[in-house]
Amino acid sequence: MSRLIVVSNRVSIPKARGAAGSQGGLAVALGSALRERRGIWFGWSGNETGTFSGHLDMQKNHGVTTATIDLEQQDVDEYYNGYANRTLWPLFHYRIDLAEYESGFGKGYERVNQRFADSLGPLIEPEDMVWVHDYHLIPLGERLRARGNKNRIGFFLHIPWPPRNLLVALPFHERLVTTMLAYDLIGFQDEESVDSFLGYCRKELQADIGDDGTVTYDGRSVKVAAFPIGLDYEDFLEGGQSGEARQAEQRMRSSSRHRKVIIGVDRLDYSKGLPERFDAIGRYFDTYPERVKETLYVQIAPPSRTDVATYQRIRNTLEQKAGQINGERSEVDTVPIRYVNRGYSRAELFGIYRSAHVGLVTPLRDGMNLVAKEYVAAQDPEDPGVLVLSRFAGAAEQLKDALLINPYSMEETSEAIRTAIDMPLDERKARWEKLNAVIKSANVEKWRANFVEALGA
Ligand code: GDG
Repeated sequence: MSRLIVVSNRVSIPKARGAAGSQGGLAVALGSALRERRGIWFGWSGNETGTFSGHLDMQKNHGVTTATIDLEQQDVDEYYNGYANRTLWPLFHYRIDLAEYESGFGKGYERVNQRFADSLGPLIEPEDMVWVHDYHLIPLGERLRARGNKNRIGFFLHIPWPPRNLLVALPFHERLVTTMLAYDLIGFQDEESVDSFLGYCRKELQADIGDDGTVTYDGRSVKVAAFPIGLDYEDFLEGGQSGEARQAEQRMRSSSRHRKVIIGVDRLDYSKGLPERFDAIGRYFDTYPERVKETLYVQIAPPSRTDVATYQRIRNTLEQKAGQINGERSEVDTVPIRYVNRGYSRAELFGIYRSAHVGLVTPLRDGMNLVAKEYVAAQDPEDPGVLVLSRFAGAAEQLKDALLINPYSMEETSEAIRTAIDMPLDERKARWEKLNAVIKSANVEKWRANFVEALGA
């Protein structure tokens, strides 16, 4: 079996499997693939240094070898906080209004991809397969090819690929896409992204598109397909059996005192539709004032990318909205919204999800959205809650038995909340069973195996 080399912006140092709970599903799935294939996980250490040294820090933890490099401060500013998080992230989430185009960002992005290629190149052996992850590293495959690399190299994008008429707002869009065609396999989360990508290649590059999604351009062929990412289902359920999970569930139940709990869990990010969600909750309370005292909306939103100004702004907006809704509707003994800016362990999240009658997942755009899948997986099969899901999350292509909504419509979201809270047990069970079957079978192991198999083919 050929070795697998995984490359991503950050590397998650593998922990023992029993110690899961502190580790995300992606790290668990990639870790198990790397153990099976004696692979290497390569990326940025997260450290900033004065000048770039190119020093490789190799470590072996629980059977997985990791190799990391430090970056210099200018790299982090231009590549990570700049091009990745202020140019590509907003643009790929359809927010051209927030995307910033600075030539320094683009240069930093190319420089860091070159540095990744130069540090990684010597580690790759002729039979290895290389799997590159996400928008930080789109040009990496082409940079490796320029060094003479002939291995099978695949790329997976965790976020959406935007439609052609949005992508063309990016200076040098053609260069970005043509470098991407240096991979052997390109994977997206959903069919919509595949269609957008193929549409771009057809119309802007006049590339040939085969019936099976193979793009032929400039003498090379690249296979393009959807590989919807899944949950580390068994591991997540196992964590849900722990005392920590049960205590979290108990705490939620006793503190909500028979109120219907609506749960949201999101990184604090403008793509997650949080201000719109708060407005929809306000609308629900305005439309059904008699329900205010019977309802509790809990929003967990750990801050992320705090170095970027748009992320600081959204935090202020949400504090103001939560304060206003609570100020207008609280009683001395009840508060309708609990807005929490901290993270919880995965086991605690399981318990919190399980205590909630409604899972409210309303991104304006999302590659997949694993919270939607976690909410379903954590439910009690005998008394499951209802998932309200944005039609603009990649997960909506798979989770058709959720209540699908347009998150831009406060009215639609508010009515879906009402439908979810009033839904009879039979219907809740019927919907949950179908959703859970999809989530259980299309898990993260399957995702990983499908991608690696397609890359090897
Ligand atoms: C990107 C794409 C795609 C959240 N709060 C806590 C916590 N979380 C965990 C959730 C979930 C994960 O973070 C978030 O995953 P999402 O999929 O919802 O979103 P992104 O972070 O934006 O991820 C996305 C994903 O990549 C994978 O391809 O689905 O579309 O944007 O697992 O549970 N985890 C812990 N404490 C928290 O407080 N431990």
